[in-house]
Amino acid sequence: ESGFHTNPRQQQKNLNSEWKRLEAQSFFWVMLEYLGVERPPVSIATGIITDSDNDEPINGAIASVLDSVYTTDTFESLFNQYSSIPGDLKNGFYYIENIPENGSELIVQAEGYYPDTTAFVVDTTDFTFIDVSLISSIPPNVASTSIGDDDIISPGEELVIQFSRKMNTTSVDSVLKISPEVMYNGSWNSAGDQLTITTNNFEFVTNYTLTIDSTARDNSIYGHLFDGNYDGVAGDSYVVQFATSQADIISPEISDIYPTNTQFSELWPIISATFSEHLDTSLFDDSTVELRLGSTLVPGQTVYYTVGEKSVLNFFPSVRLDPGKNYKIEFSGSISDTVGNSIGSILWRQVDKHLHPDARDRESSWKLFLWGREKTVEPQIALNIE
Ligand SMILES: [Ca+2]
Ligand SMILES: [Ca+2]
Repeated sequence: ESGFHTNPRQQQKNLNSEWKRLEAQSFFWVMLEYLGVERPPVSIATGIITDSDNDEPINGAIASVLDSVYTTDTFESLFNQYSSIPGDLKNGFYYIENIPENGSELIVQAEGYYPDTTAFVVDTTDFTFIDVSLISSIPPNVASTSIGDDDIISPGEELVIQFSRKMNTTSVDSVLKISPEVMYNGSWNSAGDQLTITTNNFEFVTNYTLTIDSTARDNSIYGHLFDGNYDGVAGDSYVVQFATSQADIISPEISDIYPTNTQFSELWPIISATFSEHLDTSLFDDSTVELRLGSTLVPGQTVYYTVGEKSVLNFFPSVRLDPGKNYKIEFSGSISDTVGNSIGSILWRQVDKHLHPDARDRESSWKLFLWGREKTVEPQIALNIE
């Protein structure tokens, strides 16, 4: 076997029975080589069919060489055995054996894509690998925005527009309008399918309309016009209305401090506080969260996560705590929301020297304790404190 089950993309290929044949075929050839037997002539074309916009494998794509046809796995044909979510799993894998002698063109088609024809010469000594990238024929639209169900944006909060596919960014920038007029900065992600607009200059408690004109185009060679009304037909504008909130004059509220009581239950504890909103990460330093033994700082790592509208600060001591000593945890008073409302005063917890008798004695991993549940989440910020 050549792949790892822990690699999700690999695992989704392993579900395909011809993928197993491909691996078995390779193994068979290795044995022939070992025995000094000449490899019989090969006539197999194989590869992966993907979406050119996002490199995602395509389910139900049809690959054919003359009368030999292979349809890539779909939720209905295979993946329903492994997932209850259609579209959750995909491998885009095709495998055409016994290619007719006069076969020299691979034709690939899929619903919602332009067909593709690739000329090839079959390799009679090995697999003929041909990966195919199909171009979507579906005109672009707005897939989602960061404007919530309440249709409210807080000035200072980023306004994020996620497009359904890679855009011709200039064509969007030149026709995107916000009314009433306001100065903003727009920045694109590297893929060119997500635009982030700054809202620092937006007025409070004001109704805004954002329009993307129908002439905005995707970045494919076809340059489809915008489908702002989602009917599948290109050539109409996208319009969204939202209001801005009142000025934020409220400091972050803190909940779910751990440890909750005055005893650590572990010798490698995770110290954690949950805040009601996102924090200004530019203010983080080695005094944001402190664990002290007397006047001595305990070294460790401060880690910041955002979860929905909330945020979490964790501190992981990098040394084992001493069960016979008193510790003090301090969260800095300069911890602030993103518009400068700080919590004001140091928040602290005194931890008594008697550790819980069942204290766990192993190093903590990066786990997020939130609302009583443990999750593994990649942190946004990690600061080492020596
Ligand atoms: Ca339309
Ligand atoms: Ca606030």
